[in-house]
Amino acid sequence: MEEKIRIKPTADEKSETGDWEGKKVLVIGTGISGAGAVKLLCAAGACPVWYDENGEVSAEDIAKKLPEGISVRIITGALPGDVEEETEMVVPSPGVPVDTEFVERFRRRGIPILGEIELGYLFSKGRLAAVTGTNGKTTTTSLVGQIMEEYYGDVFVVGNIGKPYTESALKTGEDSVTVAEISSFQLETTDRFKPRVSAILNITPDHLNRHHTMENYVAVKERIAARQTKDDVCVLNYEDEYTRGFGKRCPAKAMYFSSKRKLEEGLYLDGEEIWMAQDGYAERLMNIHEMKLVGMCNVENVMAAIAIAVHMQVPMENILDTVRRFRAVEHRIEFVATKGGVDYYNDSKGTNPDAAVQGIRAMSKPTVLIGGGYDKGSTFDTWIEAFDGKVKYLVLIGQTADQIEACAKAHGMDGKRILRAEGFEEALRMCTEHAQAGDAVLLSPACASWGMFPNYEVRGQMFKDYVNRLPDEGPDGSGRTETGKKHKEGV
Ligand code: UMA
Repeated sequence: MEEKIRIKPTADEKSETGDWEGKKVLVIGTGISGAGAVKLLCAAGACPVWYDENGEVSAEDIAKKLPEGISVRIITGALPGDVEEETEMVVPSPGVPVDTEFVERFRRRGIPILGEIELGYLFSKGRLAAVTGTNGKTTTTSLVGQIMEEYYGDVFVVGNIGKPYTESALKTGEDSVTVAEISSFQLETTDRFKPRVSAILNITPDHLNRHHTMENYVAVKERIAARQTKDDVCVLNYEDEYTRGFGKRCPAKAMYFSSKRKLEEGLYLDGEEIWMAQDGYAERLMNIHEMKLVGMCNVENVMAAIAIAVHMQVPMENILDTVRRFRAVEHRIEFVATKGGVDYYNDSKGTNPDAAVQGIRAMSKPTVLIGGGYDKGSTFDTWIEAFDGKVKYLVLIGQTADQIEACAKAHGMDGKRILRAEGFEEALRMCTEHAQAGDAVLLSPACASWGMFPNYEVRGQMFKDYVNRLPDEGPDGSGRTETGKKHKEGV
């Protein structure tokens, strides 16, 4: 029988923020996190003021995001001085940078600044597994979520995956399991957040406009384990120099996975077989071809998910059964359709160059690629090097188009193969015009969608809607269908 360990802070530790009744909390951001936070705070008896710095959004539209019976003060644009003065706590949404003068003013006054994730955590019960990393978070979180759902009854999958933690926190009980995808934005404002099992899948440059330096970005990712102890587990990638190094100083027990070498302790890939070594024994778990997911990054995601699930006490047989059946997540190298002999893939989740490298690597045909978008301060050399002669045309959109064009030319790409589109619809039209039967069209922009779309899901959905509206037959009448054809999924 395993010794019982305390898996969450005690009620006292969680209530250190004091009595919520009547507390004047400024919730910044009127997206889904803000809505979740406001609802939870109202349920806890607090008095949230819901605020958005964007003065162009109407208070009426914002109010519609709350269920009937919940009414709070909504302010947009400049925050009146008296409201700022009265504020006793600030809950910024993940998209709100916390190093601005506006947020600093609260900090200087000693006002607690608690992210939406921290708030959800403080009100939740049961066990928590939390996944971060630059890439693979959503696939790993979804897989762990499915493993948990199929083994435990009462499971909540939350966080950056698109479901605010605060929406489900009050529904959790002592037997609940929460699986959270946590972004670096969210980790900036966690404090007592303490998962039973955490994971950092990999760390490559991303969001550097928000975190400014790689050091800051790495440090913020490591916060996922900050409150863990040696009774907890942190799953880490042995082949990533940052996460391997973190294993040595991590406050939790480190459990590594590796796609490149045999480990004495942890999960690893040997040829096509996934193994787990523990306490001096190594056990063969599965062949990677038993999985529906393909691509080395997914082998890594699967190994991380198995490691997490093992430490959440799911029997190996159940874990592997789910892994074998698990399909790719939406917007991650998702096959959409074949139209006029052209295969269309939606990789809208390729929101940084490193993720987009996986997208283009997964293509085996000449590819018309849509790239570009919001400027996060990324560099695009590695992504363009991964084109490997496969990119027939590069269709560029958004803020980063100039930078990507210059970078592609510097890497020897013929300027005639680089097309500039005014907007997304024009980009889509250009793709259908330039792709021929036997080609692939890939949306894998290497950039966030912001500025042109609210999020990558909307961008991916627009792509899919457009593709699905295309006639099945190509201009040459070649219209092949996809029945029985096997496609790469969610690399
Ligand atoms: N706003 C301000 N001031 C600012 C910035 C934003 O008032 O300085 C306002 C905006 O006007 C807007 C609102 O804040 O009205 C938007 O808040 P938000 O950007 O935090 O968006 P949410 O809808 O609450 O979604 C957030 C995450 N968004 C971001 O991190 C940008 C979602 O992650 C997440 O799914 C959701 O919370 C639930 O947890 C999306 C994302 O793109 C998918 N994440 C990044 C990524 O994966 O790379 C980190």
